[in-house]
Amino acid sequence: MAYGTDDDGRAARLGDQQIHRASGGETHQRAGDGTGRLTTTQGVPVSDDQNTLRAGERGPGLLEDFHFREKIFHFDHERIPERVVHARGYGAHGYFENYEPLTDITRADIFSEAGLRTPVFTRFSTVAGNKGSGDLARDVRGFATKFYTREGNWDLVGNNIPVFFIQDAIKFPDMVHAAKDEPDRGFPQAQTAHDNFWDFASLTPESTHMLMWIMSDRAIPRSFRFMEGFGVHTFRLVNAAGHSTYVKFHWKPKQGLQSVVWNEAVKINGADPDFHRRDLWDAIGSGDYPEWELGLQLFDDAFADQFEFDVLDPTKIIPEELVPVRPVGQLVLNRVVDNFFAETEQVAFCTQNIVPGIDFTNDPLLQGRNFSYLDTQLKRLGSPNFTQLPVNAPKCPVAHFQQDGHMAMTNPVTRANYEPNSWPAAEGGPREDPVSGFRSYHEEVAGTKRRLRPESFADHYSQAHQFYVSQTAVERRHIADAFTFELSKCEREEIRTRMVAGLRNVDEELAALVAEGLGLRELPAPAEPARQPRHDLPVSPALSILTRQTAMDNPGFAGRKLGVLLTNGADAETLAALRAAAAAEGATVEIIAPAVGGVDVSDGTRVPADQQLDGAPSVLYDAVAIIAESGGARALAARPTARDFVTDAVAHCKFIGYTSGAAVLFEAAGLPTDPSSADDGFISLGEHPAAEFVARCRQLRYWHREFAAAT
Ligand code: HDE
Repeated sequence: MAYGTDDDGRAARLGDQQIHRASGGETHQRAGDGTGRLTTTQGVPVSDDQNTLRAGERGPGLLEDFHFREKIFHFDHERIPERVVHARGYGAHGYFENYEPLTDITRADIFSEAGLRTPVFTRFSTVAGNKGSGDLARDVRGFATKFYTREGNWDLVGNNIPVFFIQDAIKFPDMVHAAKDEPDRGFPQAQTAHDNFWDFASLTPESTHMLMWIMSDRAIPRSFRFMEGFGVHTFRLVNAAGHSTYVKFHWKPKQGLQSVVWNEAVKINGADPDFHRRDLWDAIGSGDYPEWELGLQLFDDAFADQFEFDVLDPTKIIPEELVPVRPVGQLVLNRVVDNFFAETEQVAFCTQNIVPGIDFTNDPLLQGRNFSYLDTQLKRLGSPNFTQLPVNAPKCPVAHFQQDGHMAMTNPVTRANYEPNSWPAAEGGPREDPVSGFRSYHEEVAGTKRRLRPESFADHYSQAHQFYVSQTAVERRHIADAFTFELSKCEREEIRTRMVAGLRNVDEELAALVAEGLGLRELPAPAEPARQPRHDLPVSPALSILTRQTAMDNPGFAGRKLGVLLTNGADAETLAALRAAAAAEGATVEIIAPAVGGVDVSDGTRVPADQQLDGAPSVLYDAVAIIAESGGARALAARPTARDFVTDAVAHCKFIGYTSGAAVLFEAAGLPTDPSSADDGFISLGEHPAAEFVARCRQLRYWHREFAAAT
């Protein structure tokens, strides 16, 4: 049977394809000729998009079918190379608002006026996994921001961890090769839990500090919204008089810091591999715009000279307690992309994109990055004109004599395409500006040409120890568990042993816990350190997520998600109270039911579900509540996913609100019928108002449960 409009324009028989065509019209209209008509890329109206042109109804296809050939040709070329690192990512638009003029420190335009708003595009990412990998990989997260300033684009291409694996850019390909999937087998992907990574890491003591961070909960953030960002390197701010101040850049999430636990991360990856991108999309879509404060750690040469580590060494931090982070403005992400490919995929960050008032230092990692990013963008985007793509193009005037090349869209229109030239202004084109043009900081440079790691970079363990002892007991346990998990995936025992030997220089407790977890019969001798580690660096509370959550910047339960599991006959009043309390807190409620059509609650109304139970395990929520009538709970108790819903929420230390009808489900999950009597993380909604339950959720997790289980 043939469908579509035949060549004589006779009315076609209605098939599925035609219905699809009718509903697709609107989408095409946006990009099309304004009439809603489907066209070729040449603008020729298309009569039939369902059938190729053939000689005879059952005959061969014809080469002259330009519409088919163009469509397939374009499809065949849809992909560009994914990023070699940071392939999986998600971006959004927003603005940066400056708090007050910083003209004494920098002449950078974006810091010049109070209240000045600069448009930005931010892309978050994981590092090791391919473009289609899960969001919850244990990994560093990229946090890259392009500021479209009035004096050009500034790219702050940072991570959610303030240090890096290596000290010199020449080691980057080795480090990335070791971390990514093994080349013979092409797996495991998006994880460092394999021999090659730990082989490299255990032979590279400079990576130890970074290993502490990636084995900590920092590497499994609850979402992009709840993580910090760091520029990592020491940069310079330069004022109009040419005076330089060193700076380290920080992003502080106004939503607070939050991570998930590893067992949860593994399950989220299965239940919703897009968990982080969906979270950002949903938050911005609902008007709950995520915000970060930009903070500066500012210091001078005198500080740099007396600081115990080299400020050019990217494996070191400067503790915030030593040099406080000064908040200077805020980033607000308030617009999702119109098109993922055009914006998130094609955005091209380059560390060498700096503007007057900001400058580099000689950090050897930063110097190497300045070469790498431009090179990468040419490979990925295929033309030196990638700067003309809307997401990459500056929003200030651009005038130069670069021309031509693939896809040139904004060639100069003046007669002169060189300079100096003697043509008058209109035909002569732009001129240099020796006064306000970018000038590199006048740094004295001298030295012998050598390949040499400076002696001042030799301490690889002291700050790793400082990081470890700055964590709470729960976090220290998570670090030991993460090392144990990852090293247990290594087939070669000598790699495990070598790593434990390195950890003995970090902390004996940690080394012993990992050795025990790995079942090592005896502790190896400590690795020979290049410099004897110090264990007297003061505890830095700012390094611990949990200390920050409770003491410094507890954000409450705002921006979090409460999953409410309902059964038929569930108490309508309890549900209404819970919704009201969550809304008052700024949290979202998602209704989960045995069927997506919803349930009939006690007042006879139908409550539609947002999620069907099998697709909404409790790992997707920050806290859960079960409002059940006992008959409904009995039916739930027979379903493995309902029992997992409860046991996972318990294992992941979530706060759990419940009505008495849930007793039979608890029993089936191996819990007491009235769990709140033994566990303060359970809150009976019959005995306590919903608002009290939501107030308890402000602590985010009931860690006591995990601690009690471990001891
Ligand atoms: Fe990158 N990095 N990097 N990196 N990096 C890339 O550029 C590189 C490093 C970071 O969302 C690549 O466009 C070298 C540190 C982010 O598009 C590539 C070295 C930090 C992103 C590259 C480093 C980063 C990248 C791959 C060692 C934190 C994603 C695709 C000298 C401060 C940006 C691309 C986005 C991406 C090279 C080390 C952050 C290959 C050579 C340290 C957030 O050019």
